[in-house]
Amino acid sequence: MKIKDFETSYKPTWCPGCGNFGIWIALKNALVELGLKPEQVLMVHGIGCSSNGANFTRAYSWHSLHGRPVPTAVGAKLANKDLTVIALSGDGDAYGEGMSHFIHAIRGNANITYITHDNKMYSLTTGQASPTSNKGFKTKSTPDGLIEKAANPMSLALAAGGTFVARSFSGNAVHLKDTIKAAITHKGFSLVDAFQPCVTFNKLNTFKWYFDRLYNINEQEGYNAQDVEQAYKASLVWGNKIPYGIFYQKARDTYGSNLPQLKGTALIKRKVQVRNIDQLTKEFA
Ligand SMILES: Cc1ncc(C[n+]2csc(CCOP(=O)(O)OP(=O)(O)O)c2C)c(N)n1
Ligand code: SF4
Repeated sequence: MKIKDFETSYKPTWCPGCGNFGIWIALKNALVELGLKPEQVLMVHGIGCSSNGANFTRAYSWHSLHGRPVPTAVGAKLANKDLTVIALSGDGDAYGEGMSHFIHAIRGNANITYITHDNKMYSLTTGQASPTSNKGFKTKSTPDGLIEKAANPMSLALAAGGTFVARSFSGNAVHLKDTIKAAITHKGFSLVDAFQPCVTFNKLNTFKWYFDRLYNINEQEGYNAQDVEQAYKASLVWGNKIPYGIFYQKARDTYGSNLPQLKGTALIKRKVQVRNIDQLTKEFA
């Protein structure tokens, strides 16, 4: 497969310079390097600028509801375990409208990859504060500065029992590609929170802002990505220096893997037994 095989005939409508381009490139490269074909991949998008990628990316594609790509992706994976299932969201989609799905899918270790395009804004709706916006951030919806503390996707994922918790950056397409590859290969819920500058509405969290702060946690001496306590401590680091990389990875049974009904052939590949509806109606009358 080539990069072009994962593109449709539609061109991206993102603003020039948008951080979504870096994630799109990294994702397509990851799929090519993993030797996957478009028909082996399902991408479930939410609603937002990032999720408009549903129109440009060639694979099985589902443009779901705002905040709902995770349950849709989990259902699809249960129905067809042979598919590589990737859910894609903005930070509003993932950690606002979809926050409860995020926590419960991680808790259950559903076998999907979740790539969040974290621009710290509601951008499709032209620039309101989102759950990951920094405290004090002035936006259209917070003209005097945001009064709440930002949600911390890394800590939340770890506390929920996450088995693959990673952060990357659209300004480093190689790191992001490698992180996405590791996430797709991981068995269980893999989170890649990808910092994605919104060049139009977010004038605080710019490419430069990230370049000045990010350091690779996996290159730190003594860092052990199998140690949840170290990962949790790292997840709390935020300020002049911000860690990125694979914070934590550990094996655990995936959602439904112990159910006898799901063992063997994927559900959709089984012969459907059509029961007599009249008989069923009588049984339950
Ligand atoms: C339930 C629901 N609430 C609100 C909206 C309006 N809405 C559409 S996109 C969006 C913001 C998306 O922001 P985010 O998920 O961060 O993605 P981005 O556009 O920044 O990529 C909102 C609030 C909606 N479509 N559905
Ligand atoms: S508004 Fe922001 S997030 Fe949306 S396409 Fe433009 S730069 Fe990207």
